[in-house]
Amino acid sequence: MAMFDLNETQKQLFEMAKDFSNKEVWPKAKELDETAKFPIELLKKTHELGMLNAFVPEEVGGLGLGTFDHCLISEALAMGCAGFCTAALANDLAAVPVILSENKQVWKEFLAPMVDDCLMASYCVTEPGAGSDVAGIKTTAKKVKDKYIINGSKMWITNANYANWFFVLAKTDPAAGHKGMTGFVVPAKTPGVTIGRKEDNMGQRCSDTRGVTFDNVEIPEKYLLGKEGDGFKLAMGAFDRTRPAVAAECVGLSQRAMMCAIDYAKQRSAFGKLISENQGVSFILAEMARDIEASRLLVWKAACEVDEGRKNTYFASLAKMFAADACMRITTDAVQIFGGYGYNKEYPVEMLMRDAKIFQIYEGTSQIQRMIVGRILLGH
Ligand code: CS8
Ligand code: FAD
Repeated sequence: MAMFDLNETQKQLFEMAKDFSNKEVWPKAKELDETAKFPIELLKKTHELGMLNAFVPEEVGGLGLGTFDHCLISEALAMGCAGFCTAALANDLAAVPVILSENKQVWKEFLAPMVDDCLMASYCVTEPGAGSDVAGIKTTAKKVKDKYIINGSKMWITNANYANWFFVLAKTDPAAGHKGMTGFVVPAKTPGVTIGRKEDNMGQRCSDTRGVTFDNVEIPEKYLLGKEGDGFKLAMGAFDRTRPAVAAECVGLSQRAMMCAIDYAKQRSAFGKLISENQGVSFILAEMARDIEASRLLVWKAACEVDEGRKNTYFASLAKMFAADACMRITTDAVQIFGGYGYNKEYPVEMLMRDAKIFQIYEGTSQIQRMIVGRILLGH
């Protein structure tokens, strides 16, 4: 794969995704923000186009798409609506630990059906008392004969109300720190699973975020991923693949904000000329373009590294950190270019700014990405 360009297949994939996003998603973004309604119809169309659940391995009938191709889809979908894109990406996040675990029985039972049907899934790691500090979670899984009994509460779980199954991280040996953590697949309909109310979030409002409680939830041993103690590494290994995709989502949203800002600057006049004719305004646009291009290159680098089998934790965190912070700056500057109109719901840029904020928080906050990179640089 050429480093600075896409091959023909990738170009086609990117163009198809952008076309869908521009024609079918962007026109609905405002309504999805206002109603906060889960974008199930759009997800179904994405699935029909082969762009949802495309991670499912070829071995069980899926497309087995790599991280790079996923990032292309993410960038394009986020140009339409970031909340919708997050709903789509949350499926990948749930599936990656399952794929990494190589539990083929679970692949057949839970991943294969996602190829033919628009089924959703969730990644349940964060808890009310522990987000950044994953090792601090309290949920437990206790082995009783050939079953595990799961107890605990998860918080901020994307897609929770629509998921057919959950990836759940729990402690099988609470005294053993990271090494006592284990990953499971839990079917959503299992007795003892309770889904909380939809959280009323600042942005990406159509994305579904809820608490999930596990009260003596009994699951068969065969739903354990890998072996006891593998959970922390499976949960972290997923981020190596999904942080580049979230960074790509930031690029797509930033691109949309820049397009809105350029259009507006070319039609709004002040002091007898278009505002775009002021160097001060063109500098803001130039810095947006700089940060979008640089973010995209980091995304591509992080994705290529993992697709080529190299450990990419460093680049995944750099991409997520840079692209999320850039997206927040770019969307804030887009509001600035719109002046008072930017602060109003009549125009889309205030929504883009609200949608951007979560990128600095979920999938590891911007501080946590700096911590990961800092530790690697310093050899800790
Ligand atoms: O706790 C880690 C961390 O990453 N925290 C951030 C949590 C986070 O990102 N949460 C996101 C939840 S999901 C979400 O938000 C979804 S948003 C909606 C969907 C969006 C669409 C996609 C940490 C802070 C980096 C690490 O914490 P520590 O407790 O200090 O652990 P370490 O000492 O660094 O590591 C312990 C062992 O784990 C191994 N490790 C660490 N990272 C990795 C990766 N791959 C494999 N293994 C890893 N990346 C590490 O090597 C240690 O192993 P040992 O063998 O014990 O030495
Ligand atoms: P905390 O960990 O309490 O952090 C609070 C603040 O302290 C942050 O600014 C943080 O950067 C800072 N901080 C913490 N530790 C350090 C440190 N060592 N150094 C410097 N600063 C530090 N989780 C899932 O498991 N699955 C999901 O699908 C999911 N989807 C989400 C969707 C939304 C809309 C939201 C809001 C969250 C979602 N999350 C999900 C949870 C998300 O990953 C966490 O909110 C995030 O990791 C931060 O954890 P926290 O909220 O507990 O903040």
